[in-house]
Amino acid sequence: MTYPERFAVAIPVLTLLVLSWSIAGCQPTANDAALPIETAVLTHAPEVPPAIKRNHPARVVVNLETQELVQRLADGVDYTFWTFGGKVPGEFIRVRQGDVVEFHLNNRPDSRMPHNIDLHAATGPGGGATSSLVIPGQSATFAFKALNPGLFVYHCATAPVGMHIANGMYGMILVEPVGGLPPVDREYYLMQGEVYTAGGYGAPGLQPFSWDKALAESPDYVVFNGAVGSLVGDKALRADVGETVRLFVGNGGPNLTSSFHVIGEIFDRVYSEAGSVVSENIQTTLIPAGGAAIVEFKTQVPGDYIAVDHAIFRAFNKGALAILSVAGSPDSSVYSGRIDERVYMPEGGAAQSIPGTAPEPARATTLAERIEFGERVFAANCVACHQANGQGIPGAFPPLAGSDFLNGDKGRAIQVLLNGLEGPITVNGNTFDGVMPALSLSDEDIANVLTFVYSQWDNSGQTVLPSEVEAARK
Ligand code: HEC
Ligand SMILES: [Cu+2]
Repeated sequence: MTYPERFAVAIPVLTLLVLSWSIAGCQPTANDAALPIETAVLTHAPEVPPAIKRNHPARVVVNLETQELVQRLADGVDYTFWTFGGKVPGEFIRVRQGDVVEFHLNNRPDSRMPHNIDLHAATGPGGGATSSLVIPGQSATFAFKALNPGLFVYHCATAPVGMHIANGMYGMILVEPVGGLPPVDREYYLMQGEVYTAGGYGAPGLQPFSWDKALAESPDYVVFNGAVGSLVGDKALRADVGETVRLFVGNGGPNLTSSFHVIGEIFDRVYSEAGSVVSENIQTTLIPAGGAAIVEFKTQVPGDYIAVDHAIFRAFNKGALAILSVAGSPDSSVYSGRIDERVYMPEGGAAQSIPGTAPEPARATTLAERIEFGERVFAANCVACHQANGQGIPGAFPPLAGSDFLNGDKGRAIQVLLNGLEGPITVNGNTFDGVMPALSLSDEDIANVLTFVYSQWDNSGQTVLPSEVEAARK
């Protein structure tokens, strides 16, 4: 074909393409293969992916990895977080209304737990949760069309849901309206969440999750971006005087509603509940658990502005405090006098480790103590799979309550705790073929948790001593 001939073919083909596009009214379906494909840029908080410049929909490929890892919760305090993308909150996703999101959820092989994802931006059963359950080392793909614009929370919805969220499995996806959000100078990503630890605020060391405190909705920590002090000092958010700042603020919960406020600023605009209604001149905005808000304000005078949950004990005593540091020249017509940071830096604003209070690992001396300590080990390590009353989940996790497998052979139970267990087993006549991970517990913890489990739910009441676990380990 000569050049003009090729042209003659290309033009009608193009016209057809454009025609079919406009006939479809730019309304691609979740399995529309004709859309241009792009890979989503994901960012860790407080960064936000760049604004979308496209004026047409695309098929946006999102690759998100679930990862469980120990991270700093406060100075001297660590916690085993379950994450979307290796940090809390999960990576920020940015798409455009009308995009088809092709979602790949990948659970790392070194995970212990199955996970899934419920995106509040997705319309469909479970917001994707029913299509995305992945065991360690598995990947699942599903697609949804971003029908409604807004800022949406996503979270893990694997049982027990509250525990997966409390452990850090939440993040946000922004669906920009057609035409985009008005341009601003700075955009940041902030997300509040509670952490329920066995020890109180500041108790040092690796802290296990407290099922009881989560049930009572009484957290030891309320934090922005996964840790006390995650956005202070040299990690403070920055802006210059005269700039417009947009904060994408989410609340992972799992339980508390946030009264979001920036000390020394008035929100010029708030997209309340991150929807399409814009309110102006707001001091404090409510952000429900599993909800979000977009707040915007222009900075006028330099200084440190402190973002808090204005349920104020949470800010100054539990960690819900972040700093926006604004640089530039003072303007005495707006504010006379210098802002003294110390006025706003209360005790407990950044967690202090309490020196010399590290508890000795508990050693049970009586049967009652062994059962009491074992209950804590159970709440921190076993509840997620075997459930609060040891009833298990049919087809997935065998029961410990009244289990013939457990009660029939103490030595075998000790081996399960030491080495994990996989391959088909029969418990009370039902077959299970899952994987129980080796949990690297101490001899004391294994003795305690098994003694606790044997003491509960019509089990045999046997005792397990650390010396028996030690012998079995050899
Ligand atoms: C990540 C999920 C998970 C966690 C956490 C977990 N288990 Fe398991 N457990 C399983 C699975 C799955 C099986 C069945 C394995 C198989 O099919 O071979 C199992 C089997 C068992 C069994 C033998 C079967 C039965 O029902 O009697 C015992 C006993 C047991 N687990 C105790 C515990 C204790 C105690 C803890 C906490 C210290 C714990 N497990 C933590 C998943 C888990
Ligand atoms: Cu999860």
